[in-house]
Amino acid sequence: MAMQPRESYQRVFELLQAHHEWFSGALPLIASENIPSPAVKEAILSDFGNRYAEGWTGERVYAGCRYIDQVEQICIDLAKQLFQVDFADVRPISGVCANLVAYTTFTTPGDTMMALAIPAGGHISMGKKEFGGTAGSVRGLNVEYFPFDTEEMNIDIDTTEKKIKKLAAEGKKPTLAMFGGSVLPFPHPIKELVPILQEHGAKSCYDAAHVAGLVAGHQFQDPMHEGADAMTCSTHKTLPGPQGGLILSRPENAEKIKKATFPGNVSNHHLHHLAGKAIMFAEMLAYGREYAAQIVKNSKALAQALHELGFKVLGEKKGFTKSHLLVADITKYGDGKTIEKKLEDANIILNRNLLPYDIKEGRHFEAPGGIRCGVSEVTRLGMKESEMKEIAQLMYRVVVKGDDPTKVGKNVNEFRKEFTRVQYAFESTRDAYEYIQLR
Ligand code: DSN
Repeated sequence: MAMQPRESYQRVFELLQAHHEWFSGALPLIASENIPSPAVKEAILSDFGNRYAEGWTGERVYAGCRYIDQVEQICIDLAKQLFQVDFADVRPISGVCANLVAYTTFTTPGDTMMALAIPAGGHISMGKKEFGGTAGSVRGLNVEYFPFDTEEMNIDIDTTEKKIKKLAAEGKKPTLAMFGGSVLPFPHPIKELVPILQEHGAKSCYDAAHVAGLVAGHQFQDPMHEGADAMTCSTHKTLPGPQGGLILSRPENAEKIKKATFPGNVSNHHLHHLAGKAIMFAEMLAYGREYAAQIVKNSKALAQALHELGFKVLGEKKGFTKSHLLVADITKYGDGKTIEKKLEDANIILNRNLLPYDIKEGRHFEAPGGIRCGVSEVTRLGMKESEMKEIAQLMYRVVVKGDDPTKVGKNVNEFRKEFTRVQYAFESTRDAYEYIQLR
């Protein structure tokens, strides 16, 4: 029999509390996640989340925006200062939404766009129509893949140049190239490829959803200063903000981008998240350099420790990673789905991931050959290189030695006890995963 409304109501709160308790003692290693500061959470809880503010600051089509306008202007100014650019639109409500704003600004349906294939690190929002990707199925773009070098874990410059010329000769010259993506251990060759794309009249955009916090902290490539026409990102991966999106560009694209956001892709933007983004940008301006530097040190340390324990971490030739994440081929020990579950049972939360060569070798996204680990969240909890060695050991016990995940899970709980507060923030007076009851 279905639950009574009051029982369902109660059950939701019980599940929320159980989730908070689980994460208080777990190792959150999903590369696309992070934990915001209590200050960001306070902003998200505000009444801004219940209001409407369509349009640009000072030009709203709703009353009641007196304070919202001021916060949005602070948010825009902070984003511009953080990324050292002259135009920022903070309204996109997600990374996918920010990419749609870029597609709306720089392309027309039927155009050709270059991007990475998903197994090579591209994001689903850059995907072809036949796979339900946003670029193909929503914007009607013909997606052509960047040739990818698995040894280098990067876009191959020479074959890409040849491909651009071939597409142009066939009357399919790209109007947009989307760099960046979801597996981005090394900087993409923007400086090398932008001039070639420009020769063919193509614009370049960089999806920094994963690495925006590292860009802001000056620890990764800086796409807007390497020649990209725009940079899109989400605000909750290496940037430790609320879920949301952002697009940066140059003043000459400002009016088109503003219209592409509203009314093109967003009606009301999420105003509570807007306030949270502003708080997070301020935190990043104050602490971002130190935080991003520690993230990169931690991911290198984790990759090295896993490698020494026998894991096949990709990108060995290049030192495994220069960003917040690493990808390992775990086909020696099982498939990605099974390993992900065993690690989850040990309170180590990460995700299975397609490897660049998985499809060729007959593997599928449901049970791929890889796992992906990101260290942004554990870094935000204060962990350093020595803790990365311990995390590698815990993973080794589950994946390689085959220890009982429940037993390892208890050790994970113990290990986590010293890391309870969010670091790199102005104020952090509560435990990171504390459940806050308002009822
Ligand atoms: N699919 C997400 C990731 O985990 O990379 C980004 O949207």
